[in-house]
Amino acid sequence: MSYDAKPEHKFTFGLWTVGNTGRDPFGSPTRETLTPVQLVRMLAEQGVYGVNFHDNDLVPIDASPAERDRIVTDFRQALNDTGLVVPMATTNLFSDPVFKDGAFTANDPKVRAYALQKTIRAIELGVELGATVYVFWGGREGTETDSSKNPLDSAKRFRDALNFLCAYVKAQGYDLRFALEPKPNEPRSDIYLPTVGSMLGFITTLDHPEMVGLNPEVAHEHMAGLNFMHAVAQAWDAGKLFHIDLNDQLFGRYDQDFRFGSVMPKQAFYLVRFLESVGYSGSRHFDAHAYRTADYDDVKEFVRGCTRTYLILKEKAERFNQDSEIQSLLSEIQADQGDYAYLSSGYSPEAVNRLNAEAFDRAAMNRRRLPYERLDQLTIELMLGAR
Ligand code: GCO
Ligand code: MN
Ligand code: MN
Repeated sequence: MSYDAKPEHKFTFGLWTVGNTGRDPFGSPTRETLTPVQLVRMLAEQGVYGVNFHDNDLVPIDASPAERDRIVTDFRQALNDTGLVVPMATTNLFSDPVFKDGAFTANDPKVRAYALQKTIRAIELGVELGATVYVFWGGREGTETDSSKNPLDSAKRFRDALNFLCAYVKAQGYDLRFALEPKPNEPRSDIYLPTVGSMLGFITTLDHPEMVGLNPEVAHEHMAGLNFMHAVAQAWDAGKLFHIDLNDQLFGRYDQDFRFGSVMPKQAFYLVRFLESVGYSGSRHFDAHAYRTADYDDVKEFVRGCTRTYLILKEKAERFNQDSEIQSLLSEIQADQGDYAYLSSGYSPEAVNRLNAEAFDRAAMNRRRLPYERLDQLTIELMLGAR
C-alpha cells in the first residue's frame, strides 16, 4: 500500500504553513523566506491538490496595483504549470498593527470599515484565483480586558460585517461560501465565539445562514480541552462542515500547530475514521507548520508526514471496519431487537401509553455486557500495528 499523496486525496496547505519561517515570540526566523511560486512548486512535488492563502501571503499589504498584477500573473502561471488549485482563501486581519484591537469588532469604526474594505478586496483576489470557500478566522476579535468591549456590541459588529459580506457575495453572483473558524485564545487573551458549538449557534442569527458554515481546527478545540471529533460531528450533523484545518496540539499547551497526528494520534484516528465514514468531500487542509529546527528539506518531510499520516489512518480505519473481532464486538454492543422501534417515530399518545406500560428491570439491564475495555484494546493494537 502506498501512502503517497495524490491530488484526488484533496490535501491542501496554506502558503503560510509551508512558508512559515520559524519566527516565534521569542526568536527570529530560522529559515529564509520562499516566494509563493517556490511554495507552489514544493507542494506540487509532494502530490498536494491545492494551496490556500491570506491576501497578504500572496500580495504584500503595501503592494501597488502593478505589483499586485505581476504577482498574481506569476502565481497563476505556477498553478497552471503544476495543476494545483486554490480551493480556499482568507483575509489577514491580524498581523498589521491597525488590527491590534480587532477587525470587525474593533472599537474604532474606521478600523471596522477598513477591515470590511480589505476583506472585499481579498474576496476578489480569492475568487479571481478560483476559491469557493472563504475562511474567517477572527484572531484579534477578542479582549484582554472586558472593560474595553461589551460582548453584545462585539456580536452585533461581527454579525453586521458578515451580513454585509454575504450580501456583497450574493450581489456579485459569486460561487463562494463562508467558513468561520473558532479559536479560544491566542493571539487575544479571549477570542469571541471560541468553539465550534458557539459558532454554530451564532450562524443561526445571520441573514444568510445557508451561506455560512464552519472551518474547525484540531488545535483550537484541543486548546480548549475538547473532543475535536465530536465538534466535527456536530458541524457535520448541522450540514456546516465546509472546510477543516488539520494539525495537532496537546491539551493545555501554547498554540503548537504540529504536524497532523504527531502528538495525539488516537484522536487523529477517530477523526479520519469519521471524515471517511460520512463521506466528507471537502479539502483536507493542513494548517500546521514544521518545527523551528527544520530546514526546507525537513519542511518537505513535514508535508509528507501530514499526508502520509492521514492516509495511514485512513487505511487503519478500513481495517477497523473489516476486523471481524472488532465488528462482532460492535454488533454485540449495538444489538437492537427492535422492541422499542415504536419510539423512533416520535411522540404520539399511543407511544406514551405503551411506554407507560413497560416494566424496566434495571438490574437485568445493568447485566447487559459492554466490553469497551476489550474494544479499546483491540483498537489500540490495530493502531500500533499488532493486528
Ligand atoms: C491560527 C489559525 C490561522 C487560520 C488562518 C486562516 O491559529 O493562527 O489557525 O492559521 O486558520 O488565518 O484563516
Ligand atoms: Mn490555528
Ligand atoms: Mn487554522
